[in-house]
Amino acid sequence: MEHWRAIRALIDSGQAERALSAGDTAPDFELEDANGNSVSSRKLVAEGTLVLTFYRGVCCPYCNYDLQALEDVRTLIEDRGARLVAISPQTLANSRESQRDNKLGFPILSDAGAHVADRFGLRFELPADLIEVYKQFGNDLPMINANPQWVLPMPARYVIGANGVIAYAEVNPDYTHRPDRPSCCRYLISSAMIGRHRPGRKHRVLPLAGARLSSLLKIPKLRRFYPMPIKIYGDPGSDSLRRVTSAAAIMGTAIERVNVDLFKGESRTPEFLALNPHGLTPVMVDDETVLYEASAINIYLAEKAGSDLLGANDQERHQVLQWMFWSGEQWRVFSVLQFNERVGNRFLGEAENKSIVDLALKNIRAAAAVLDAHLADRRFIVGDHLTFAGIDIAAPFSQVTRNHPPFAEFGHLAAWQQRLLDTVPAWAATKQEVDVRMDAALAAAGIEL
Ligand SMILES: N[C@@H](CCC(=O)N[C@@H](CS)C(=O)NCC(=O)O)C(=O)O
Repeated sequence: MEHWRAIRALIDSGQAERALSAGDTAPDFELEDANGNSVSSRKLVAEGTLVLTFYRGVCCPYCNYDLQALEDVRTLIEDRGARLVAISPQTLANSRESQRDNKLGFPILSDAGAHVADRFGLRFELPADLIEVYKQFGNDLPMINANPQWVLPMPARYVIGANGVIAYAEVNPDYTHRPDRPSCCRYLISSAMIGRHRPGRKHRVLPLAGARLSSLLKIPKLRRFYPMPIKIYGDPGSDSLRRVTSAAAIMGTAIERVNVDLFKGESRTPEFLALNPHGLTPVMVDDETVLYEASAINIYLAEKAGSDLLGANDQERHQVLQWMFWSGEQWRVFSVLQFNERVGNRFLGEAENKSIVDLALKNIRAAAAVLDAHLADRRFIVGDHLTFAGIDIAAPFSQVTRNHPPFAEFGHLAAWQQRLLDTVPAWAATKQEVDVRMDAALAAAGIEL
């Protein structure tokens, strides 16, 4: 996705680190407020501490959220004799709209061409592919800003002392992440306003600690303009990942896949273990929410999408949950055991343990018999449509060509699985993905099953 690539490029460029920071003298400026009145920074600074926030513009929901967060602390700021002012490259009319829509009691100054932002080291040009994306979404910056240049400031917040020296600076090359309200407020009160900032600290670039944007991003229009990709970590050979990727495809949920090569031990790195201490995939990261366990991820995604994969009504939902839990405890666990013995061990150069395989097969057959009876007169596990009950129960079919479980002994179960492959394209596509990945891994390791 172009805008994520662009954010990455901006972070990697190191521009944020080069922007003006604590200890630097803030440049003077003279800009117009939303009503066309001229505002001079010298005058503002002479009146006391100045809190300056650089703002991308009316079309950026993250920035609007940020402005609202600042509005919440404005009285606190003003009570301490400081002034809060926003600067944006947008036109006066758009600033009036921002002020009205966000109910702001502080001014937005128009910085046409982002020249003041440039003097703070914040201005950057949008890359050509991102411009195309903006155009497709009708986000015409030259029109919004009445300036032919496709330039924006990195969102930034400065606290400038009465001597014109910057006391506090934070620059966010990733515009989708903002400081949360308490930390902003805390700093403004405890450090800058009463002069307890740490002089040795030259510059602050906030780590990617996110603001809570989930409520904002529930607005479909904004999601369309600023989609936040939900990251799903996993290896394409994994049937647990398959449960999530097929569910996401069925629900039409956009996800960003992050490959974790299980054959290279990539789920055991400190970074990955920080996401899931069990070192297992899949893992989902959606803004501040981190989840492991495919079923939990799927429930999260379904609730977000309002999908009936979780059941079309309360009664169905309870049935779906029953079968999901059953699947974890009575069904999949034994297939995993058998797969690990029969296939997983081969990668480790170990032989299968016959008594473990026998135990697994005994339990697989017992559970399969229950399923077979359940499916004798049903097309679906629950209700008259596919649900997570079906997806969870279907997962062990992912490895059948490798671990050869005795599913064919159970006619209704086998027919149900075939129906799923024939009627749910996402299920068929993900089967292919698992097969290609697993067969390639086996071939690369020289394993014949
Ligand atoms: N109960 C977990 C199972 C997760 C799981 O076993 N994942 C496997 C891949 S299918 C894994 O990541 N294995 C890595 C390893 O064992 O190192 C879920 O449903 O998400």
